[in-house]
Amino acid sequence: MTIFPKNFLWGASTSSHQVEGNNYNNWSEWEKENAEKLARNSRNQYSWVPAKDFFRDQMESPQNYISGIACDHYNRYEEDFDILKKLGLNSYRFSIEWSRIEPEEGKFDQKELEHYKKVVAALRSRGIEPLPTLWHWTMPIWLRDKGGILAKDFPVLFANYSKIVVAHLKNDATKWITLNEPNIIAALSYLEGRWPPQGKSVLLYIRAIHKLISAHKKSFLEIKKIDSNIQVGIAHAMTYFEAFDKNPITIIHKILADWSWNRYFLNRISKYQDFIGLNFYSRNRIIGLKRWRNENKLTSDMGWELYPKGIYYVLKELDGYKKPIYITENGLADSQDRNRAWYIKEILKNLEQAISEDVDVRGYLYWSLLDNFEWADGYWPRFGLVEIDRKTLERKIRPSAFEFAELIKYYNQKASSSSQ
Ligand code: IFM
Repeated sequence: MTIFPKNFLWGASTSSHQVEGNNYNNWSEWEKENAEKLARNSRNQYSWVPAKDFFRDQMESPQNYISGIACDHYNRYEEDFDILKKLGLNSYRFSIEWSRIEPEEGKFDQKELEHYKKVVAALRSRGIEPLPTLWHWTMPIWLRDKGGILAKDFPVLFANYSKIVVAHLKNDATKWITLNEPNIIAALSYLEGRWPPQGKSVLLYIRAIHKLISAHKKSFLEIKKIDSNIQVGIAHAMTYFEAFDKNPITIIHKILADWSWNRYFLNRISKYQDFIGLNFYSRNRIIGLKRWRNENKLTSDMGWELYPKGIYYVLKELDGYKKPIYITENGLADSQDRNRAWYIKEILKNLEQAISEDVDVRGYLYWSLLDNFEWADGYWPRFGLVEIDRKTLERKIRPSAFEFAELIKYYNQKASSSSQ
């Protein structure tokens, strides 16, 4: 009988800019400059999204695109951690906001370092394991002005920031994620032109990827100097690319997509990681030179196909790295909470199957704990296990979150009865 391993991490994830509120960084500034434009372009931007009519008002409102107070998680984290505990979750992934810690180059704010120490202590006091991420995409304004990821000394600056943060929290957190989804931030910011600084060039994308590889390696080495027992990895976005015919062009396309998107970054840092964080959301179909996301089958509110089997295939691909794997993100935007419970259940079945075939999966963290600020899409996509009332910020646990809690109980009972 397959079971989730003992000490399996059951959790939920967030990131600083998406939930904390009142950040001052490259994104908060970009949002203010671009909210009107994003609202104006929304009809075009979301023309292919199945639920577009339902969300029309929000999509067309500039306010949707401004993070502002977000979920005020910066002040309400205790309340949010009580929810984690109530749901029986034993881990929480969150990110440290670089712009709070180093508001001026080389000047580190002790008060903010202390804030995150309190956050981690609040988790520990509830028996919840913290999984901090050092960089989930936002940066201080001074760094943006130096060129952001492409700044000459970005890797050194990131390693130095990592050193300060990890040294401060080293007794409280034993697993650290350096970068969140380097491939996504590089692609959307430097290739597709959707995110700040809206670059559109293959060369810039490749440069950004290599800067991020170097930043991760340097950060890894600094962390190991502090304590070689600390476990370090990245949270890596992977897609299941499926070849839909046997045409050689389709096959070559799939091989190149797997290599460039799913494996390139991991290959380059393979000697600099203790575990792999997997962020999985969807499948990408390939026919010839074309790629697309869905056939309008079952999708999330954002139009991403819900294809739980994909996580199994991606895990089998990751197995080759022979490292422990944590699912650091998986979830869906589902404002009516219609498909969330089903999706989580199916995903867990696929994790079970992978584990039964000896893939070393050690945790599953749903994205997201709260309805968060979804970057250039703003607030209309609702990923949360917990619904946030945008006017009052009141928290309401969604029915699917209780179903997730029941599944965790079920799997934990299964694990303890088989170990007796
Ligand atoms: O909200 C994002 C998160 O910041 C990174 N991974 C994907 C999520 C959903 O789009």
